[in-house]
Amino acid sequence: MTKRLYLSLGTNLGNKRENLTRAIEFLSLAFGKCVAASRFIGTAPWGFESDNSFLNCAVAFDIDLAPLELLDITESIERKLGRTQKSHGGHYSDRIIDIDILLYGGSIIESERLTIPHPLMHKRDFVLEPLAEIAPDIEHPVLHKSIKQLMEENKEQTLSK
Ligand code: PH2
Ligand code: MG
Ligand code: MG
Repeated sequence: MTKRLYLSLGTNLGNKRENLTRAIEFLSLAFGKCVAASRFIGTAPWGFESDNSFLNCAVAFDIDLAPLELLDITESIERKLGRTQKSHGGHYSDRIIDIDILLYGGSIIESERLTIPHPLMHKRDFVLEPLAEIAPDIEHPVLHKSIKQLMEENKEQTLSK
């Protein structure tokens, strides 16, 4: 059954515009036509310190693959674009490209390699802002709130900290 896949793309090294563009090209070769793409949005590093600011975007594809097949494909595209190391236990580092699976239809998946919805998506402005451009009204299958609502709540939380 076809489901809509939402991905978050991020880069803070090299030619960031080109990195995102090439990632979308590779994703389209694997998954078919990109059905929605946000603007590329400049963001400050979240959760770690770096001199290199990010460029982030969100994209959507309609596909019919098993979740772990998706992950194999997104990880192989990361490697093709020159990603060498993955973050471990929240220790983030600068990267050429990061492709994160946010939502896959209404799927809820918790396995060793993959959690869907992405466990931190509702806390990250750099994910919610671009995602709200292409899918403001879809409902988070665990939190049962719209992306727009999650974005507003997360902004308020950040302000009150
Ligand atoms: N990705 C992270 C950690 N921090 N910050 C921004 N602004 N953009 C990202 O894509 C990003 C981040 C972990 O993958
Ligand atoms: Mg990430
Ligand atoms: Mg990642």
